[in-house]
Amino acid sequence: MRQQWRLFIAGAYSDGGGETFPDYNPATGVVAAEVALATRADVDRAVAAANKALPAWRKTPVAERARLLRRVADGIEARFDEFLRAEVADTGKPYGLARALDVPRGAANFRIFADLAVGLGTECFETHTEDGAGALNYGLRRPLGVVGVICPWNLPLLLLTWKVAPALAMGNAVVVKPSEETPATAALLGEVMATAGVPPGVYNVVHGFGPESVGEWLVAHPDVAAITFTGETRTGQAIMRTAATRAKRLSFELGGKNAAIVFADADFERAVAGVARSSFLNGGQVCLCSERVYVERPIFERFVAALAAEARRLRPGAPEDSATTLGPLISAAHREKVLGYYAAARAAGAEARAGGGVPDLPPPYDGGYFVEPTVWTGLPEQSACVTEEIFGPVCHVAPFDEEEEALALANAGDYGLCAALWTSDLARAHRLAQALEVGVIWINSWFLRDLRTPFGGMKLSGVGREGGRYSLDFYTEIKNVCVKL
Ligand code: NAD
Ligand code: 6OD
Repeated sequence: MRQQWRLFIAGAYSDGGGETFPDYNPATGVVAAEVALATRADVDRAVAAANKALPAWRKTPVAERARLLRRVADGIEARFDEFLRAEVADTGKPYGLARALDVPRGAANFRIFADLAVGLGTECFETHTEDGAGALNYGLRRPLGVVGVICPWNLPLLLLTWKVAPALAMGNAVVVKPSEETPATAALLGEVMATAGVPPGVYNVVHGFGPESVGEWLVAHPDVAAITFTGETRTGQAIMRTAATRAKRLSFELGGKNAAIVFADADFERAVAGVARSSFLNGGQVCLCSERVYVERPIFERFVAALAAEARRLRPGAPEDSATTLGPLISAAHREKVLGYYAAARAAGAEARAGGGVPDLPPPYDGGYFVEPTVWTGLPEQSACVTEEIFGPVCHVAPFDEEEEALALANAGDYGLCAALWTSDLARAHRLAQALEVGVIWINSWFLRDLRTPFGGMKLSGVGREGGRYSLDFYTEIKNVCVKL
């Protein structure tokens, strides 16, 4: 029998209205599971369950909430292989990647926010008053209430737990809508929550689509206090419009068109390996991926040749094969979109230094949504492939001559998520870090994460910051109490 992914509401699985939709394995194009489609009544039921759970959960001492969240982390690790299989079936990514990144981060997100919530305080200000007696101002934190969590498909468990863990740590209850492409690990997590002892209604999952469906109903729901969303910028704008009618609190991690800048003084091998990773990891389906690479002219040709060789070395294929280093794109529709950009690049006169097409794979992977990892050169900076987020294993490489030119190229465009600098001149790296219009900068590294640090984008790449106490601040209302002495 085919795998079923069900709704999780008030601590129990259910089939909702009875309708289902298919969940494809992107590595083969074959339906891997059936997913229960939530109705509007199911969304209402999930929000009501969360609301009902709130009074007791918010009163639970933070140390006890933290203890339960650590048990959730333990629960993910205890069922590591199940989470691994579910994540790989949904995304088609190589087991090696999900084993190293997605599942461990799912557990780590619960541990870090459990620790941080326990240690969190508020500020106190001593205020001067005319009579000399003074006043004390101190802060009180309170949870927001029911938080709607809307997630994308690229790192499903990692990005969901990145939001759910701090929300629960601060005493909120959540209703999660995972991507319709990747419902599995969100659903599995329900059972882990229940086993860990998280009370029914604190964590709820509703499956379905975005516009005029489950996502939009959740955003519009009058009893949902805040929305935390990761996904495309255009979706964020639609959510903002719906949320505006009730002026809901919003946290947005959106799209990017990130630059890597490689100077001639960089450690060449490290920079090539680093840019190959930042352009192709997870099939380029990481919001932080470098789709624009600017290389100082003296090393340009050598760098392009080396990066293209790295791209050609990547092996698409069976997720369980340890030789596989490149997974598929998430869906047939997404592959059409990425291949559309490949065609546009060719039409605009680009040269494919590696890839540019679809790999030839044996059955059943010939039905999967693979594309070749691709390195383009020769595109004008104004072309769509250089300005729009493609979200595939692809980058465009262009030369530069001066530091100021590289900075202007990196800062051009509407996005501002992250940048990676490759140089041995640290004074220059610090100077550029000050001037780059992005929220996250890596120097001689990429996607090296410390979960306490602020994470998020400028311009069209996001609203607000997550990570560490920035997440904890988002998931709390702070009241100021002024006491006249
Ligand atoms: P998406 O915006 O298409 O979908 C994300 C989620 O929003 C899905 O669950 C979807 O069903 C839901 N949704 C869609 N329309 C909605 C609506 N009108 N109302 C409510 N919910 C709605 O994004 P995706 O294709 O799943 O993910 C890829 C995108 O996510 C890329 O643009 C990528 O850059 C971005 N992303 C950003 C970050 C970050 O941290 N900045 C991280 C991961 C992904
Ligand atoms: O590492 C993280 O915490 C994070 N939010 C990563 C986002 C990756 C985007 O695809």
